[in-house]
Amino acid sequence: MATEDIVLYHYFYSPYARRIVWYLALRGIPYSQCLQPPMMPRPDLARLGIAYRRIPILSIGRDVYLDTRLQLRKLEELPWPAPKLASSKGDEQALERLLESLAVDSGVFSTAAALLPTDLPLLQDPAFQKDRSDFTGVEFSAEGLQRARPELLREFAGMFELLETTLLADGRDWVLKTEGPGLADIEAVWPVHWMVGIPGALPVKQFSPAVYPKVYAWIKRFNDAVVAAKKNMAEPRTLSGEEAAELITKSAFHDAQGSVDAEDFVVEAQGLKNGDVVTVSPTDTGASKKDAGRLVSMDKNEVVFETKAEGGSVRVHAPRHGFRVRMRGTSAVL
Ligand SMILES: N[C@@H](CCC(=O)N[C@@H](CS)C(=O)NCC(=O)O)C(=O)O
Repeated sequence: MATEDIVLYHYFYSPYARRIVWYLALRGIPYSQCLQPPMMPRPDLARLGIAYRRIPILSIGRDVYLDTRLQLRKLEELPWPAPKLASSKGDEQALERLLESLAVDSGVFSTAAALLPTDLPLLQDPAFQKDRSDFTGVEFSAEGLQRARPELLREFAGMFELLETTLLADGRDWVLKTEGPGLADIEAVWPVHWMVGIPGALPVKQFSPAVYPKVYAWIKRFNDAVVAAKKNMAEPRTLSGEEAAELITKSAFHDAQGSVDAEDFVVEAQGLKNGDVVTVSPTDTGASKKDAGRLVSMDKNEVVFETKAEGGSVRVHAPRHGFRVRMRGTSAVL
């Protein structure tokens, strides 16, 4: 597979994007990047006919994948020479999934986001505040965040404690006692790595390496492993929005076309079939940005729809977990 086949749309300080950047580095998978502004609008994604606003977005060939949970699964399927990062054992896979769910679904990320120091220049920008109010559906308020801070710190300390006293308690290097960092490490490390790297986010006294020595040593080990892995591969090529869209729309599809599962609950309830125009949107954050496209396939793992992009069309994949699919009409014009 050539370097050009994978494009990551992201911005550097996105902790979600790091999950993918780290994964690609640890497996030595070459990719290109298309750097995005930290807030809307994102015309580079509009070129692909995509309204989804969350970062990162990953394309492999002419397939575009939304949400890091689906992106990691797709990357894990790549038969790239470096070993895969997920475990092949059921109980360990369960732990990987539970760690993913802990960070993404159970509020660890949103707690961390609310702990960002409100004097960060970006957080002081009224345009950014308005953008994030639209993203979360909750009015941004620096005073509100300050008031909630003690409870939020208590919540976030729970993540440190869990890691220190259970997963890392026996002094292992990596969560699943692997030779190097695995998927379970990525799933567990990213929220704490993010917060530890932002001065002022966490009070030094209660969150010091003296209080959580194993967690801090593991974060450092993980960071060193990623830095070493990055040295072994070429820097990603940075593409403009035009270049990225051209590359993607001129590529072949990466995934074989699937079908619409007639017994799926949503398919049955809405009478969906291949070719219908559907809207697809996340159910948690960024829900106000709905995509529309022609339904290609839908099964228990993903919904795939085709959007009109500049210079062609692309197939967009969203995971079923955390996404809503609705019929927009059989004859609707895109
Ligand atoms: N569940 C999504 C969440 C992604 C997410 O919330 N990303 C943040 C950036 S770290 C975001 O999109 N923030 C709003 C924005 O950048 O527009 C995923 O796993 O990809």
